[in-house]
Amino acid sequence: GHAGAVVWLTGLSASGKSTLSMALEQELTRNGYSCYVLDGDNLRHGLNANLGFSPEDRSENIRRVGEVAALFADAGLVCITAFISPYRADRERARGACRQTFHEVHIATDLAVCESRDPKGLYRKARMGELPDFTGIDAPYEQPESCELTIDTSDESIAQSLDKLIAYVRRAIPL
Ligand code: GGZ
Repeated sequence: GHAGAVVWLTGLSASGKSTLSMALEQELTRNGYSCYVLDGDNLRHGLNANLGFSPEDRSENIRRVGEVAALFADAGLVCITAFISPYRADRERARGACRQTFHEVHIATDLAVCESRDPKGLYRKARMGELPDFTGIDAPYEQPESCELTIDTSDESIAQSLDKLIAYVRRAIPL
């Protein structure tokens, strides 16, 4: 069996975090890993339902995600998280909560590419001033300075990005 661990994806909206987290979970499970994905769908609707997108609320969102991820890792799972997590200090606090088991992966897709994908029309709304404090438009994203892996989906397929992610995880968290 493998050790518990946290694979922490960080990046802009529409950078590919959700798609890659789901594909990673599927592929790792197929290879005999026990995984669980934390994302906005299962955290922001429940445990973090009282939080919005102010800087304070994002910090608290990420603080709780870090603590929950640490618990999943403690239970022996590979916990994959898919949150923008825009503040470096918040990601560092999550790293601290998860101890030696934290793998920060920057999904470094260019803002221009994210904006052109715009799967939910949120960038368009943000540009029109209808969605204030949108990350990358009028709210900050602080790039990682020392992450374990960087993946840019701008000019490669999901399959290529996934291959890099899988190769990293299989080496860093061996079965
Ligand atoms: C950024 C927002 C915002 C604002 C709503 N800024 O592409 P999505 O829709 O599905 O993913 C985004 C998601 C970001 O939630 P996180 O919990 O990952 O953010 S953070 O880590 O900063 O706490 C987007 C949607 O929520 N969304 N308003 N203002 N993204």
